[in-house]
Amino acid sequence: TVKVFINGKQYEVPANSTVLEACNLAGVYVPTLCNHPRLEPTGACRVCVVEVEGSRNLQPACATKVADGMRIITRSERVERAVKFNLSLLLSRHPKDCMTCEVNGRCEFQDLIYRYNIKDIFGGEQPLSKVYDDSSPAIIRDLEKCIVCGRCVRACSELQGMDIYSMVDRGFESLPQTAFEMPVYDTDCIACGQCSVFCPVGAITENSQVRKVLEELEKHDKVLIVQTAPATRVALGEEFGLEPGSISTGKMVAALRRLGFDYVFDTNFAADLTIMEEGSEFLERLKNGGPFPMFTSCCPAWINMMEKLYPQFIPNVSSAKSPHQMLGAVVKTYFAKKINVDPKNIFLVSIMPCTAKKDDIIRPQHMINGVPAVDVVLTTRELAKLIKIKKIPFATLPDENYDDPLGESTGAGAIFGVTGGVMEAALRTAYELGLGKPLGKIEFESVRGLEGIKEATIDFNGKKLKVAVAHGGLNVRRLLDKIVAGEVYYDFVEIMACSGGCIGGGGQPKSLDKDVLVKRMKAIYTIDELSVIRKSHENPSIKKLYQEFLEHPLSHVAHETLHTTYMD
Ligand code: HC0
Ligand code: SF4
Repeated sequence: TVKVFINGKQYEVPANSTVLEACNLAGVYVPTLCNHPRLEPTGACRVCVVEVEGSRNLQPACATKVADGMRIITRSERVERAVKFNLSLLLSRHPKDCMTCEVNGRCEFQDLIYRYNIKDIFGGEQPLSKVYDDSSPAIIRDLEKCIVCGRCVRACSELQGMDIYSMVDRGFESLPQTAFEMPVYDTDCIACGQCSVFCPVGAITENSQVRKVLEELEKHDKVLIVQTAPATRVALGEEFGLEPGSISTGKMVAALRRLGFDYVFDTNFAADLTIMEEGSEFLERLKNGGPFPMFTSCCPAWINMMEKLYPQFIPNVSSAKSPHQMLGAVVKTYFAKKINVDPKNIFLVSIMPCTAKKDDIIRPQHMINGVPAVDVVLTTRELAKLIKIKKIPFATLPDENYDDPLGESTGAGAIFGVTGGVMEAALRTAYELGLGKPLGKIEFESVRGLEGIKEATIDFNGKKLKVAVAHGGLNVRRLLDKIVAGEVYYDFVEIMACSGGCIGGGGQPKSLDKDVLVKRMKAIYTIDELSVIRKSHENPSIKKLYQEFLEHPLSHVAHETLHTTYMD
């Protein structure tokens, strides 16, 4: 550690910290905009400037390292003037249409403008750039609102390894642009939405369907059904002031009922169903000799990446649809029949931590007898918005339960929401179904945690299975490139495009908590530990669904309903 003085008070901080980190540790407020604790600092916005004794110029706190004995001033007239000036400059080119902005009330820039009471001293010059890109079903880019912080550029390259944007300097203005300024949907973009979750303003947002869902809820001329993904329940509360990692399953279900949905089902149920199919598919491949590695198929951003950049792996990816598609398919066939309603008159919404699912639902392979399996995907953020618009008092709602028959799930379904979870859930079931004997310890610790690439060797009755788990596009690409080069061999690989898996999805609440993924991950494992049933094949509602409709895993009807194809 080193000693530093912040506003005259002495603190001990780790030697390699930045001035910003030191101030955060000391509890001293420093405004930030381009900085994000999960991205490399650049010092671009100069909103975090401080005085450092011995330097003539103000220094950006995010990009300046502490030194022993350093004297830092965060509160002075000079600092205040500079911060206000920098914010005023940004405001002068920013549109003033906060009322219709997707992130109104959740905008880091708006908060700073309020806090520093910035008036538009430059007289409301016209915003410079007019790039509006709604080519993607997943994200919308409205670059008029861009404050040039570069967080989207860094998220897409540092975390996702996709490099879709670079900062293009056009004299007066810089902008995060795609190559040749192409619409983002025409690039290799995988629709993961990480750029939208890291954008501090409304320049990149999810392609919002809130109005569409409001309209359906108000018309209510169809049977309205909703399903909720594993990772939503450990993050939604953040939008209502709860600590990251708060488990709000029951409140989320209650809120959805109050919004007017007729049935609230659980994607976790369908995660158990996925395991039955995917686990059985893996056992088949073990019998038939491949192809290996088998890749998990549930992450639609990974599927986009695979089809665009690694099409040689098309035969390797499991043919099992993702859980939310499986649930959609079961709702529009089995359940529609059960309640005697034409599937055309069912409107199914998936609440997902993900923007790529918005892209996934329009794949032609996911049509069920001429209707889409899932009608609309709302992100966790959009659900929060809907709850706020409808003035539902989320924090004080009672806990309610999911509806039958597609609401019962196991701990194995729950852990789908975190990196390593699909692998672990699949191993729990494949082991017991394949070997016909119970697992001693059901936790597979070696595939847990937030390390980018995890490997394990699993003893499968004498056969050593090699498995790997990768999350975050950059790690995914590193792993895939090694597999392509023949440097490594695996039997089974789980891929999630976002860091942390779905808990870190591009549709999750924005967070400046650097430990947000750890907190959400712990909550997911808590849900598993508290579950009475922790293996997918022991879910009674799953057994019943096979008895009444699907016959057995990989049956003809299961193939028709629950499996899909890929194309390059
Ligand atoms: Fe996931 Fe899923 S676990 S992708 O991370 O497999 O989005 O949460 O809903 O479908 O179940 C996301 C989360 C899901 C699906 C499930 C899978
Ligand atoms: Fe990059 Fe993902 Fe944004 Fe596409 S959606 S530009 S891949 S971060």
